[in-house]
Amino acid sequence: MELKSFRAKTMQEALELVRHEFGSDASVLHTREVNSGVLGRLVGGRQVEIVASSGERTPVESVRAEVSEPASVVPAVHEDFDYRERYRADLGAELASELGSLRQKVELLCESRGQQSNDGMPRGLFEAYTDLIEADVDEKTARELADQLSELPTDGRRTPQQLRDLVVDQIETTGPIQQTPGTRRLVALVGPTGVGKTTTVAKLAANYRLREKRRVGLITVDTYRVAAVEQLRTYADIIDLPMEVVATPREMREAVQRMTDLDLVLLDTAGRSPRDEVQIQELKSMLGEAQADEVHLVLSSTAATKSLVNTATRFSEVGTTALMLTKLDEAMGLGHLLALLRNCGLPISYLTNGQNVPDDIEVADARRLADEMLTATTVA
Ligand SMILES: Nc1nc2c(ncn2[C@@H]2O[C@H](COP(=O)(O)OP(=O)(O)OP(=O)(O)O)[C@@H](O)[C@H]2O)c(=O)[nH]1
Ligand SMILES: [Mg+2]
Repeated sequence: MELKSFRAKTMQEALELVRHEFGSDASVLHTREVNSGVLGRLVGGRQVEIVASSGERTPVESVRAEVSEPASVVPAVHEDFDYRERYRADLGAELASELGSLRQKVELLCESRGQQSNDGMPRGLFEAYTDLIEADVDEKTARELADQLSELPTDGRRTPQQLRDLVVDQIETTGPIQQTPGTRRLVALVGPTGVGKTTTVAKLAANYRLREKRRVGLITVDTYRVAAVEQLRTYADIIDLPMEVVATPREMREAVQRMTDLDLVLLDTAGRSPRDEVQIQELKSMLGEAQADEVHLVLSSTAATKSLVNTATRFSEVGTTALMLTKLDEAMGLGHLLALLRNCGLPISYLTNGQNVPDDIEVADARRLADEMLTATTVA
C-alpha cells in the first residue's frame, strides 16, 4: 500500500489528483485545510490537503467536497506506517515553503513598486526624510520637503547639501532694520507674554545707539505689568535714551509726535494672549495710532510648532510684518520652527540666543539657521 498527500486549491481538485494517482479505489485517510491562518492566506492562499492511500479505507467518492474540521494534531496511525514521523516532516516542509513564498512575495512587492520604499517614498529620499524627522521637523513638513526634493534633478543620489539648500529656500529673511539717516523708522515688537520683547528692544536699542550711533528712542505701552515700565526705563537710563510711557491711543499719538526727530523709535508692547480677541484688538488700535513702519512678532523658539503657528495667525490681525525668534539657546533643536516659517508668511528679522544685553542677538541668516535646524539634538 502507498501513502501520499495531495494539495490543491479546492477539495475537488485535490480529489482529482488522488484519483489520478491511485485510481477510484483509493482511500482517504485524512483531510485538512492548510494556510488557514491570516498570514498563510495572504502568502499562499487557502489550500486543501488530502492524505490518501492506494488501499481501502475511505473511498474517494464518499469524501465531501469541502473541509469540515481543522486538522487533528496527530492523525491515526495507519497499519505499520509511522504516520507521526511523516507528519512532522510535512509540517517542516510546509513551514519552509511558506517562508520561501513569503520572501518571494515581499521581493515581488518591492520590485513592483520600483524605486519606492516606506509609504511610497522614493528610496533616495527616505534618508532625507528621516534626517528631517530626527531634526524635530514635523511629519507633514518633512514629507512635503521630501516631495520637493524628489522634483530636483539628481545624478542618482541625494546629497545632504541638496536638503540643506531646500531648507534654506524655506527661510525668508529681512536683514537688519533699515534705517536711513534723517528718516525716522518706527518699529514695534509684539507677542505673547514673556517671550523676550523688552529684552530684545533693549538689545536693539543698545546696538543701534552704541554701535551704529543712531538717535534712538523708546516707547512702552506696557502699563499692565507692575514692573514693566521700570524694566525698560532701566535700559533707557543705562543706554541714555529718551523714553515715553503711553496708556491711551491719544498718548501714543503725542509720544510719536515728540519723537519725530529721532532715527529709530522702538515700541515695546505688553505681552498679549493670542486667544484674547479684546487684547489683540486693543493692540491693533495702539499700533494704528503709532503708525508703525514695521511690526515684529516675537516668538520663543522653545514653544511647540502648533502653538507657534496658531499664535502667528492670531497676531497677523495686528499687521505683523516680520518675525523675531528668541531663546534659541534654550531650544532643544530648531527643526520644529520650519513649519512656522513655511506657514506664517513672515520673513525673519532677528534671532536672540541669551539674556545678555546687547550681545545675544543676531540678524537672521537663512544658511546659519538651516544648519542649526538640521543639527538634531539628542536629549540624554
Ligand atoms: N535664555 C534666554 N532668555 C531670554 C532671551 N530673551 C529674553 N530672555 C529672558 O526671558 C525673560 C522674559 O524676557 P522679557 O524681555 O521680560 O519678556 P517680555 O516678552 O517683554 O515679557 P512681557 O513683557 O511680560 O510680555 C527674561 O528673563 C529674559 O532675560 C533669550 O534669547 N534667551
Ligand atoms: Mg516686556
